[in-house]
This record gives sequence, C-alpha cells and structure tokens, in this order.
Amino acid sequence: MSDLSLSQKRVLVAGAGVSGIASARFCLGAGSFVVLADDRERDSLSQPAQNLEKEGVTLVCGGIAKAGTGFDLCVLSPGISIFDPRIKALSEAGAEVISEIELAARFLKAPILAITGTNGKTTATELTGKILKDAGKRVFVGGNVGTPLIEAVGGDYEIVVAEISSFQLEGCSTFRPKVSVWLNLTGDHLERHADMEEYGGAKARIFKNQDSSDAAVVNRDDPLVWAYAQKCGATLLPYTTKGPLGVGAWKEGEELVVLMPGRDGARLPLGGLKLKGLHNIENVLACLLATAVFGVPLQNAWESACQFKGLPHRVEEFLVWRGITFIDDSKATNVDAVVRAVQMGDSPLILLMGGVEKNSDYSPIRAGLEKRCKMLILVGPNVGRMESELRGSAPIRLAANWPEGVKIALGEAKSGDAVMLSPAAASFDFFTSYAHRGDVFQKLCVEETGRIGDG
Ligand code: UMA
Repeated sequence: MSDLSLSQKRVLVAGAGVSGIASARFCLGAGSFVVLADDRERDSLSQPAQNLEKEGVTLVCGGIAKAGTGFDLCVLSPGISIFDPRIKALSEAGAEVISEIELAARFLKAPILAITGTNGKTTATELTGKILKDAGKRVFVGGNVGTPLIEAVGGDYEIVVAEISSFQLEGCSTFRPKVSVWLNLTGDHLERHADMEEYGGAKARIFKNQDSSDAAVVNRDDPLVWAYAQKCGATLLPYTTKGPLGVGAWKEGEELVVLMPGRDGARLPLGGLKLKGLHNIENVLACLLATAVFGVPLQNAWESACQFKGLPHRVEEFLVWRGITFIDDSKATNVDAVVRAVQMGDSPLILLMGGVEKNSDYSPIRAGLEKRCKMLILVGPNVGRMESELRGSAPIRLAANWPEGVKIALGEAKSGDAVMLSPAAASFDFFTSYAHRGDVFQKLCVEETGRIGDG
C-alpha cells in the first residue's frame, strides 16, 4: 500500500502515545477505518487516547496482538520496534508497516529538514527552527522533539524541521528530506537495537532516498557518520572543528568559517556565542550549513545563533550557592552526553548519575572523572554496572534515591566546585521523563540549599 489514498483503508495504529494519537486522528480524517492498539489497559491510557473512541476509532487495549492482523497499513509508534514479532506478523499478513514519520512525509508538501544523531539533535532542531523563523520563513518544528510530525500535514509551512530518532527511521521507506543533518553516532539505545550496526543502519536511512539535488550536512569529525556519508547520494556539506575544508563549515582559531558551494564565504567571530562546549560549536556549524541551503544569509543565521541560550536540562546552570555551581544535565541519558558534559568545565566536580541502564559501556566516562571528579554519587537501584565499570576513577558513594543523593552532594561540595546531574541513563525508574527528573533535581537543590541557608 504505497499509494497516497487512505480512504476506506484498514489501518492499525500501534501504540497510543502522542505519536499514535496524532496518527490515528490523521488517518480517521483521511477516511480510514482506524484501530488504535496498545499493550496498556484502557484506564492507564491518556484521556485524548480514550476520547478517540467517540470520534470513530476502535480502541484495543491490553495487548496489540488482540487487534488481529487484517490490515492494509500499520502505523508504528517509535516506542515499538519494527522487529517486534507481533509487528512482523502484521506485515507477513499483508500490511505495510511504516512509522509516523514515513506517513507524514508521504503527505507533506513542504520540504523537510531532518536532523538525527545520538546527541545534540534537539538543540540543533530548535536552533535551526529559530534561525529559519528569524529569517521570516513559515516553519514547523517537530518530530522526536515532541510534536508529532504528522501534525504538520495540511499546515501552511514553507519548511518542516524534524528531529528524527533511529526508532522513527526504522519504519521509513520513501522518506526523503531536502536536507538531512547527521550530527554524530555513539552507543545508545542498545537495549532496543541489537548492536551498533543496527543502530547506525537505522540512522543511515535518513540518506536512503536523497539524490544530488538534496543536501546532507555531516560531521566530518565523526568517523562512523563520515563512513556512512560516503554511501550517500546527496550533495555533502561537511563540517569540522579541526581546521579548514574545501567546502562546508569549520572552526579556525576563534572564528567559524562557512563556505557554501558557489557562494561567498563568511567568517564569524565565536565570541558572541552563548552556547558552550565544542559539541555545541559542532551543532552550530551544522545549523549554519542546513539553513544556508534554504537561502538564509550567514550573518543573519549567526545573529540568531548568538541569541540562542540553549535548552533546559542540557548542561543548564540553574543555581550558584556559596560559590558552588549547580548544573542540570538530565537530558544526558547516554554515555557520550556525559563525557561531553564532564569535558565542559575544569572545576572540581561532584557528579550524580543513575537511572534505567541501557546496556551501555561506561568506560569512556572514566578519563573525564579521573581529571576533575572529587565524588561520583550513583543514585537508585539500577547502578550496579556503573559502579563496577567506574570504580577507581573517582570516590564513589551510593544513594537510594535523589533526595539522598542531593544531600550527599551538598555535604561534600565546597566553594568553587560544581554539582552536576548527568545521569547516563533513562529516567523511568522514578520519573516520567528526563525533564521531570531535571525539574525534581533542581527543586531538591533549591530547597535543600534554602534550608541550610547562605551563612
Ligand atoms: N507501547 C506498547 N507496546 C510497546 C511499546 C509501547 O503498547 O511495546 C505503547 C505504550 O503503552 C504507550 C505508547 O506505546 O501508550 C507510547 O508510544 P511511544 O513510546 O512511541 O511514545 P510517544 O508518546 O508516542 O512519543 C514518541 C517518542 N517516544 C519514543 O521514541 C520512545 C517521543 O520521543 C516523541 O517526542 C513523540 O513520539 C513525538 O514524535 C521521546 C523519546 O524518548 C522524547 N525519544 C527517544 C530519545 O530521544 O532518546 C528516541
């Protein structure tokens, strides 16, 4: 079923989260018979999911398999793997299985600027959206960043900027962004993807249908991304922080240089940038190239980039108390993100880690800890592997929960130190999301320091 008509089609939407709800509503509007299925029981589904029943969607709860297999199309939520045996059974029975991103891409009229990578993709997506909006373009910003991409269909947009995860790319077949951006590739989500090859292969689908009339913005400094880029049919726009390239964007001393093919280049003084860290310079280089493809003058893009303060819960300094700086990096749900956050400063560090482990190799964090970490506090019940793999790189204390972790940190911290949450794990042990974890951490720090006082 690859024609565009959804009318009278039997559609199963698997997963009733934000992606599934938006997909079900879209397919219903397009005239399909829609079944929305979820493994959870009805009572634990959100009200918007339950309300869809009144609009004509059939809700199947307590097991996706209960929906049966007689469908023309299955729209998969990102949280469900395309390799799930129940999903395989659907395709064996004749259904075409696609992700919500693929569904949206089939109906979107505006060109797509798609951003993927293990880390930095939300920052790059938001910054790209800001640069384009500041330049007066009508822009939709969505995808993995939060608003389902399908909600862009039918809107009056000139450009659709989409953060795309490996989960979403798995279910893409005809998806073809005008501009793809691949920031980096390091170990993550290995609880879901069988190995790095499968994870990288899913991400590489961002290039699959691009040709030379499209552009691919790629990190020249990431050997895995660069290797995948060699098989990409799009016009490559590389960037690097390690010196000049013939074309693309790079850091040269205290300046960024951007040279688009066939156009005048620009030299941009780094001083004005509020975003900190080499990884953010990489993100900015990618955004400058991606937005230049859509004709945004480099000086204008640079002004927007300099105004951008970054996002909550990404190495966010939220409190200074008695000379101690408190940093919320709750978004660092994987090892590479923690490595980058630790590299960003040189003051003595008290680091709090912990959460739901993702079968990660923690050893890359060791070098940074050896350099500046005066105490590593591991929080929660799932930190066994972290403890054994990081032992010896810094003194370790264990905390049963986050209030206890914060108390231990405050007992240890002195003026000039930094206290940072950078967990290297998912948040679903105690929290609903990384943002929830970050909010709770900030509240605990503010309350506890307030209780102790400034004296
Ligand atoms: N479900 C099942 N069976 C399963 C798995 C899930 O029935 O085996 C059901 C759950 O019971 C739940 C629903 O599926 O009711 C949840 O679907 P989902 O996990 O796909 O989540 P959504 O709420 O639809 O949000 C998804 C993305 N979630 C994931 O990729 C896990 C959101 O990214 C995204 O913002 C949203 O679509 C809109 O595009 C979140 C994320 O954590 C932020 N992404 C990962 C990351 O950034 O690391 C990839």
